[in-house]
Amino acid sequence: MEDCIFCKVAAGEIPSDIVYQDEQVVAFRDIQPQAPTHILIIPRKHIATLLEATDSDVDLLGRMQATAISLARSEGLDQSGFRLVTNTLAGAGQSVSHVHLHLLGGRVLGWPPG
Ligand code: DGP
Repeated sequence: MEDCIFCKVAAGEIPSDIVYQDEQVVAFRDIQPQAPTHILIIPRKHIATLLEATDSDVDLLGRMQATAISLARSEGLDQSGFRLVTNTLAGAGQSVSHVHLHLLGGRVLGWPPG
């Protein structure tokens, strides 16, 4: 996707603090962290929102989740806890139209979210 900032991050065209990448997913630190650990996990494939994901993306979505859990462990969050969030559409706070999983942790996270 030409104008997608996260496609550009995945392609290395926008500098970012990448903490993990493979053929399918890229994980990098959020530019506006909301917690001591705030990592975004994205698919290399451009999917605008979860509503555009299809059955053929089930493995990819699972890979994103598995990556987030692995990173939660390496960030030392497996005792204190962490949260995985995918905002979907502007009304839920989605500001970048490329599916991403937020991995948040390192502080007490309130519930319900704002
Ligand atoms: P959301 O609001 O759920 O769509 O989350 C988008 C997040 O992406 C937001 O927390 C800020 C972050 N972000 C936006 N642009 C960039 C960027 O160029 N680099 C990085 N690392 N993060 C970005």
